[in-house]
Amino acid sequence: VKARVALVGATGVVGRTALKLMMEHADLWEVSLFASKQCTLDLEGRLLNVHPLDQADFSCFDVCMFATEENVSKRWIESALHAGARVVDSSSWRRLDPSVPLVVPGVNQQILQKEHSLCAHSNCIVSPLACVLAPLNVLYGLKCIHIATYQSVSGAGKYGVEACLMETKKKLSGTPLETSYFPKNIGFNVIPQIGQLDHMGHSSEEEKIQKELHRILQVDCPIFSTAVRVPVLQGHASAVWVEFQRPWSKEEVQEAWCKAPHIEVAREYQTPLELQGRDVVSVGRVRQLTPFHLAVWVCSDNLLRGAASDMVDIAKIMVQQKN
Ligand code: 2RA
Repeated sequence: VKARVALVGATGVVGRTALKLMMEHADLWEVSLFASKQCTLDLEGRLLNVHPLDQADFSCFDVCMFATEENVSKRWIESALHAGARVVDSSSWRRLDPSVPLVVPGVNQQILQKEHSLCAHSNCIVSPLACVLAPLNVLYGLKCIHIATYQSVSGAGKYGVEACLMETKKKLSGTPLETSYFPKNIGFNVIPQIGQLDHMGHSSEEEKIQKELHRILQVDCPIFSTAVRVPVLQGHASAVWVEFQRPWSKEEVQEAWCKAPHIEVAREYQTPLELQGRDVVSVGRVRQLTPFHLAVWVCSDNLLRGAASDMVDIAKIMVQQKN
């Protein structure tokens, strides 16, 4: 029998992407859609009914997928768990809670046991980095990592995309810009702040990069990052510098990446536009800086890895565990 699955946040950018992926596996599940308000969702010409979340009866579902922000997850997930559903949460709400597995499919999905009612997946900049760094850690031991990110506006959801398009149009037509959805104007700009800045000056995104990577990779080496929002609609990239405990070889690394899930080794490099809609993590511009230091360019579609793909992969595991 098909699993009964609820997709909450179905009208958001991640929710819609997850729904498309789920439709490719229609034999696995019956999907019901929820959002803050009742509406109709036009998914490539198919009109789908979206129910209001406050009328959801979670006891009807085996698995509930929350493609939602932290405040919505926090408000509703407890009810879904009490009703007996298993939950995949896309938000950062309980990613660092030791009782909740933080799963990156292809890296550590074995930690998700049948007994876990709630499972978190990582941030959309973290998941691809974990895919790239995990094989390197096995080979040489990670000693120190520096990361500069280039994150698209869809990472901030549909309002982020709308703000970028609107500001770009206004700038082109010479219309004055008002304050932005982002901390500064994003059209034709870059912003070195994603999330709130703490008393030390670190952004919440930078803190997530460090803490989630430590947890997923089970390492405690220094991880330094600067997370930057760029006026790209879809696709996140990172420039990464890694220091190893042991000397490394390019051939060995390429071979390990070729065998690793999701990774595609580019001949030179790929960019966000080329990766849009492709469920891979691209590594390129691999450089041997010293026998102990590697530099690499990492790029992926942020609506897939670290978002819809991770959610759907985890939901599939939950459905398999049920059967
Ligand atoms: C962002 N990684 O890009 C974060 C959350 N999706 O804003």
